[in-house]
Amino acid sequence: MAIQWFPGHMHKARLEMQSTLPKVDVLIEVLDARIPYSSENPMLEELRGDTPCLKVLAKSDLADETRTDAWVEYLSQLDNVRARAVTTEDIPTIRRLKNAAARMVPHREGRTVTVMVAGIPNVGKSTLINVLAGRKIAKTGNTPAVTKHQQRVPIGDSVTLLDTPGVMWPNVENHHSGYRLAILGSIKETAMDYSDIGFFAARLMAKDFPERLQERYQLEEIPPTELALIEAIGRKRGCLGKNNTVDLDRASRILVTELRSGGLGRLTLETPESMQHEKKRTAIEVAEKAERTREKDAKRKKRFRDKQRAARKAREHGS
Ligand SMILES: Nc1nc2c(ncn2[C@@H]2O[C@H](COP(=O)(O)OP(=O)(O)OP(=O)(O)O)[C@@H](O)[C@H]2O)c(=O)[nH]1
Ligand SMILES: [Mg+2]
Repeated sequence: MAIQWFPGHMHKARLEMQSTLPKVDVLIEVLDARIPYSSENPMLEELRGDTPCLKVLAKSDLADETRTDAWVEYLSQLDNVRARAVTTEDIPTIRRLKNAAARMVPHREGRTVTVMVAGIPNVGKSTLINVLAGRKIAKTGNTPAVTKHQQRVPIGDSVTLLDTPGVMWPNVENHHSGYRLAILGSIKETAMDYSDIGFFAARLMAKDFPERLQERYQLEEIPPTELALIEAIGRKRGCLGKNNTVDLDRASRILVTELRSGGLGRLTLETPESMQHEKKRTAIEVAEKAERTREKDAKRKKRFRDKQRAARKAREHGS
């Protein structure tokens, strides 16, 4: 699904981050542990430049443990990057992030370290800030775009945290990433279509985690198509409309909501290996699209020139 959700407040937040980043010592980029690749904002990577980055895989209680370990190892190998997995079910690990961030800038020892907490919407940035601050200072909520303004939160003498609004980037080029972001709740409902993401979720679950579906919805076997699967889920949950037909929108919502909240078990939808393939495929798709645009432009210019030539000839004939 092509996601284009970059409202005014995100544009403003981006500019604000850009102007604050030179004063930031460490960037904590919060990722969703279930989709560490798709929840990484390429715009942030560009903005941070040489600022050390601690990648925090949040909501790890909802993710597959083995895959989380693989992601932490993979991300830790990147230049100027460390990685940790956290969950609100393990507060001491979140608290240790403060020292982990400070250790990335040893030259700041004895002085206040400024840490910006950033990432896409709804990944748990403000929740993290509240745990680190030891009090509820930032507003949190289970919908994207709860935080709308940057907020400074001093925690003791040694660290100042900056909470920032969740930001997307103008165009999510990898359509599969778009779907995964929508399924896991980082895209505003008005910028997506539940039936559409429900079908993607059905396809993905049937392919990679069929036994979870069977167990959750008491299915003897996995139906052969996404439509039949959504219908089967709808029937099990009583989503029936006129003439006993399944309300596909309601059934899709059930699947997506339950997947998102952990009802289908701990799931990680991406691995470092599978994402290398996707990156390559997306790069090819982007190049092909650019080529098509170039060809279209060239044709449009040619038509324009032909028209001008024809008009000139007509004028010459007339005179
Ligand atoms: N299961 C689980 N849920 C979490 C965890 N951390 C945060 N959440 C939930 O995720 C939702 C979003 O949390 P926020 O802290 O508001 O997220 P945010 O990144 O600040 O969101 P925006 O300000 O909208 O960008 C809330 O419902 C939190 O309770 C976690 O470790 N595990
Ligand atoms: Mg927030």
